[in-house]
Amino acid sequence: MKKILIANRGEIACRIIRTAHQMGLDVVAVYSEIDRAAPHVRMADEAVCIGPAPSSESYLRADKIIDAALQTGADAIHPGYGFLSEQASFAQAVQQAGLTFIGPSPQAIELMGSKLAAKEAVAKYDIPMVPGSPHALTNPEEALAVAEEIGYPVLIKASAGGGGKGMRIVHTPEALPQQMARAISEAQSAFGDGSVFIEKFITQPRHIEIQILADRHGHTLYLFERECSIQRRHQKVIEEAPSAILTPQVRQAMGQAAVRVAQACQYEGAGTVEFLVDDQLNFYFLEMNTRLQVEHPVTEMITGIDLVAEQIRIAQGYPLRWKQEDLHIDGHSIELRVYAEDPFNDFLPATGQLTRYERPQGPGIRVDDGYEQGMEVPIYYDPMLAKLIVHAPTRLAAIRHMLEAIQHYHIEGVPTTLPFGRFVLRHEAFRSGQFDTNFVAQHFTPEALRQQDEQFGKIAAHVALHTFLGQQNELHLPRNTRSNWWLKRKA
Ligand code: MV4
Repeated sequence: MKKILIANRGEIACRIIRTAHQMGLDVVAVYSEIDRAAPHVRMADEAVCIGPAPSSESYLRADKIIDAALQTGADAIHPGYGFLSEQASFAQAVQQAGLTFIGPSPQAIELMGSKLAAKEAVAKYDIPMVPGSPHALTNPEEALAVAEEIGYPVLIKASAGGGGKGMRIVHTPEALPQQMARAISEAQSAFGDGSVFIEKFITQPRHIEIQILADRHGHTLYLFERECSIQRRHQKVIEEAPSAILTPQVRQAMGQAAVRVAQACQYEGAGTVEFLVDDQLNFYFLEMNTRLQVEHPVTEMITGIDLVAEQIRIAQGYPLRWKQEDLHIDGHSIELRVYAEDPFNDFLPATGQLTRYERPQGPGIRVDDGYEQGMEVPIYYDPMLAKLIVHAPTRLAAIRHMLEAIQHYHIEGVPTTLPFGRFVLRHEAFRSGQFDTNFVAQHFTPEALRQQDEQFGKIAAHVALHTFLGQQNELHLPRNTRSNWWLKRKA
């Protein structure tokens, strides 16, 4: 493998290019017409235009991307996240073109793409799962019977969904038949697959996921957990590693369960196994994401392992370089996703020019982005501008470090979620570690954000005054001994 094509754009394309270059690989970028001057294009050694701005005409065009790889003599394709990264048919087409897909097999992608098939496949491997229907439900009678057995509230999920898409909470048997009919028709039109199933609804769960790496030689490692409970409408906002609540015992049990999930589908590459965790620290397998995740940097920070480098090495056929006992958690890392959205206006996505864009920098601060000052934020793609990542010895130090970094991140021209991130990091529920997936819905309003800003402004003023007065006493500023040179000069 000498040359790889990155089938993506933005921060993740830049992040992958950086590692590929460090490994001595040449890089081909692909870009849409609107991205011709984008950072990922300039960072690459070669770049191929694959179509107009809409992703359906560019970054989602498997045929054009594979053509670009063949034209430029690339040996492999890295899909990044989003776009084509979890389409089994793309992985398959890449292989059929004689190229290496940097990721798992089409079969593993396909299997995990179906939540029901995934649950069925891992059932034999002693993986804890939320009580529910083991197969697709079509008639309301069966659904009522299952719900009766597991108890309300229940959650209807689309098998082809994932990431919270197509979920419905049902509190009573009366509501179940109609909700089910809606869920089926919604799933049919959204995914082309009307299969739905039922699970007991865990009301205040935490969303904790395990990073795994698996090589082609049958070895699988877990790289500990990421806590992803701070999300807004299924869009993650803050992720951290490790989780504030896991004990070493539960961490190991979850890690080993995640490894068994990976083994159940003969997984290869980097992957993430999602769990729900309740307040008793019971954990339940939800789904497996067969791609590099947005939040992978927090795992890199606490393990010191470059996940993209490992993806590439695995695709090159190398065995993993570590045994499980070699891996340890070093300190604490937090990631804040910075979106071009207005937290004061229902997170309305914004476009426009970045008239000022200055990153924070220093030890323990990492910014993964694909923007520069002066660039336009286009309407066509994800509104995420950047990921601000910090690493410090402890969780509290990491929170402080993040607040400091936010203070030194200057973005003008579009509103961003930086103030929202600061709100969360200052909030007692977050700082104490006592939160669940309902944090944002429970605690955030624009009014609460304004109030917190005002309160912290007052505290800052008090602290400044106190410090000033204290220092005045300590320093014993000489009051009557000052030089009177100017009087002398006058005289
Ligand atoms: C659940 C759940 C509670 N009970 N399943 C959301 C993402 C997808 N991977 C599965 N998700 C959930 N599945 C059961 N049985 C809670 C979530 C969930 C969630 C649900 C509603 C609102 C916000 C949420 C945030 C994270 C997880």
